[in-house]
Amino acid sequence: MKKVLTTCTYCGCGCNFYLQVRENEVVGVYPSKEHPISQGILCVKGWNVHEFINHPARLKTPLIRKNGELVPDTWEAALKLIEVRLNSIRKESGPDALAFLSSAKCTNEENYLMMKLARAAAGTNNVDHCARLCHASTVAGLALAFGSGAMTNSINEIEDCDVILVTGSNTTEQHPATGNRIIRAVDKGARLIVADPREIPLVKYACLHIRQRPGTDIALFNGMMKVIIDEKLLDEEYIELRTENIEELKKIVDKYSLEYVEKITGVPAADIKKAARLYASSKKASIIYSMGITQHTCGTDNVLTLANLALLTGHVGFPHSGINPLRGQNNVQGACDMGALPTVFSGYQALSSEDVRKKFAKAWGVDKLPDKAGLTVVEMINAAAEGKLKALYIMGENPMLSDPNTEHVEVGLKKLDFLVVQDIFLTETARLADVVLPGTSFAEKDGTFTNTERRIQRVRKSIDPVGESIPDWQIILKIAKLLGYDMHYDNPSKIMEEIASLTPIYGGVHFDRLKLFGLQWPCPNREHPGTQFLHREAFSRGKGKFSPIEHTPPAEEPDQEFPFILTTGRMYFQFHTGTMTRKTSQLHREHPEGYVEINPADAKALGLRGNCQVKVSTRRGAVITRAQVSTIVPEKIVFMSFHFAEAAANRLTNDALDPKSKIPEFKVCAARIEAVR
Ligand SMILES: Nc1nc2c(c(=O)[nH]1)N[C@H]1C(S)=C(S)[C@@H](COP(=O)(O)OP(=O)(O)OC[C@H]3O[C@@H](n4cnc5c(=O)[nH]c(N)nc54)[C@H](O)[C@@H]3O)O[C@H]1N2
Ligand SMILES: Nc1nc2c(c(=O)[nH]1)N[C@H]1C(S)=C(S)[C@@H](COP(=O)(O)OP(=O)(O)OC[C@H]3O[C@@H](n4cnc5c(=O)[nH]c(N)nc54)[C@H](O)[C@@H]3O)O[C@H]1N2
Ligand code: SF4
Ligand SMILES: [Mo]
Repeated sequence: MKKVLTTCTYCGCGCNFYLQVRENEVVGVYPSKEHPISQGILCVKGWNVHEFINHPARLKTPLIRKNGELVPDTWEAALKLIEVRLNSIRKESGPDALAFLSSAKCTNEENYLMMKLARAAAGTNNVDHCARLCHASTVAGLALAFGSGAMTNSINEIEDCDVILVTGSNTTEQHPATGNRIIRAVDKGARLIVADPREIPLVKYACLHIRQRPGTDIALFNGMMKVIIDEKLLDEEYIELRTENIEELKKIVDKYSLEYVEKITGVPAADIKKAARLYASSKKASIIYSMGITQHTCGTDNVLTLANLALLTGHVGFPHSGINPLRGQNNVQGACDMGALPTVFSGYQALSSEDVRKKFAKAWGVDKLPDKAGLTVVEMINAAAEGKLKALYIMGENPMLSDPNTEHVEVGLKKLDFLVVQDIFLTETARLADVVLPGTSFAEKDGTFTNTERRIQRVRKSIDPVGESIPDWQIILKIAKLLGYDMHYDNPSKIMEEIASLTPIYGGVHFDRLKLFGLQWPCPNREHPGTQFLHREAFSRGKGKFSPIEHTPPAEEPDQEFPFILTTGRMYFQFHTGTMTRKTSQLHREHPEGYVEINPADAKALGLRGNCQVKVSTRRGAVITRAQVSTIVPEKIVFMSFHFAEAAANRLTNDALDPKSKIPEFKVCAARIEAVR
């Protein structure tokens, strides 16, 4: 049997494993013992990653819609149709009538080509991807505070922290390899504070569980900062030397007395004090956060508030101390780094800079590049619904299940003149397309993924493409050509050479340097060993900046008609829209259907028994699902995952956006629960 070392396609931890191959079929997997993250361990998704690769439902040929039905056809016919339709729409309505969704499941090289396709070939900045639904607020917030929007430390540093504050991250279920380091740290004596409305598995290891009401994190952390300032636990020397704007922060925070904070958050004053003292008085203190912080209309402000807390106590810029947004998808860090975003090129080089535009235009051999900021994910759907966006090209995303307010998404997608979906399975979104193109899975291509700790790692081809599928990077080259723009690369390493030449933080990244451990950016040149933690002596922007932030309530709050707060997220055994995990028997068996978690007191008041059918409704829609009666959720708060099309949580969610980062409020909306009799 052949074995091929590669990087996991599920979460952002970036474990490495060997795929076992027999006769062009991936039949097994085992972890790499030498790899810094895997260390011989995988989570259940990693151990079962081989099953979907050769699943019979893989897309094996292009599909074209004929008389309302998607039917198999040749690549030639599919590409011809795309050529005619995209060019005529561009001619009639201009380049901004086209938009492109890139993919955090795909490689860096593919994401780079996708943004090049949008900008150089189609002539629009309408390019974005699921980071908009995920850590857009991190990228915006941390760039303002520190100058760089990525995890400041490395996963292995967590193990030697004194104090870890985990908020809005269900780490053991969603980033298992990272959760494992938190547990190891607690075993070694670290104190763990969990601030999460739900009783997540990590709570077992915590010395303190703060259960704030969803959407009240700013008040909570401002309250902690007030204790720190009042009790003089702040790091005066660090503040003086490395930060600016402290006075502005102090003015705002002063208002957040513990009584006031308790009223907003529901958290007892004593707990806030305890958390503040623990966090401020330890030397090696790390904040770990994820979607519970980012997916709010105040998402960027939440991130800025955490940055304030870390700056106030001098807890950034050292090993083990920092702010660590856990990036979700296997390559969402990379898709952002590659500039698959509507306002930046690769390496976060701003579109608004004429010098940057000229640099890319010259390298790409075009006269000029569009300078108008493009549309974000939800804005694309809105523009489609308004008839302004005519064509959408989606690679490796499933917005029919993953975007907020599904009914509206469906209206938008159906209104488009032309929809192309490039995926490995026939998803709910692909079913609406005019043309479906079969890409290949991570097992059938070469390239790189960048994990959550900025580690650029190799993805290696282990089998030939399934059926007539083609690696996504090669498909993009074909699409560029039919839009009249030629790109030539023999293989993905050549694409990385171009990325390195145009992207300072990836300047020293070359395939021949990415052996067992990869390289962590910034890595500016060939001799540079990569960077374990950020902001060592100075912040990327110079000084760390405090921002005065006020609590703002969520866009929708419970009332008489919709008395519950609905918050949504994930489960250990399933991944996102289930395209891969629901085709993996070991995973699906463990968690075959969705449910709504509801507190026993609420269940009793509504006359619900465990496992009974309930209707969950919001102002956007309703779904029928099963009640999981559990103290994991507090009273008046219910939780659903968005993995299941049959009870799709996003039929319910609110598409209200954070004005600063355009991330939707997946974590709070008002809902009603009724028994189905
Ligand atoms: N098994 C599995 N793993 C995954 C994924 C998957 O689908 N399945 N997806 C990957 C991706 S792309 C991502 S982004 C990550 C996401 O990883 P996480 O962010 O860890 O996952 P979520 O379940 O979305 O939400 C995390 C927590 O936020 C809490 N929360 C809800 N509201 C609030 C609030 O107002 N404030 C605070 N502080 N917390 C709140 C929830 O109770 C939940 O425990 O997971 C990645 N890993
Ligand atoms: N209610 C609610 N909704 C949410 C969230 C939430 O917490 N609550 N979280 C949001 C977050 S954080 C995220 S990241 C998004 C995720 O949203 P999406 O990215 O839309 O979800 P996925 O199911 O991961 O979609 C990835 C698609 O890529 C395909 N694919 C896999 N590998 C390849 C490949 O190599 N090539 C190609 N071409 N396709 C491939 C898969 O089959 C799948 O259809 O969901 C968001 N939606
Ligand atoms: S922890 Fe994440 S990267 Fe590691 S095996 Fe599990 S899903 Fe894959
Ligand atoms: Mo995500």
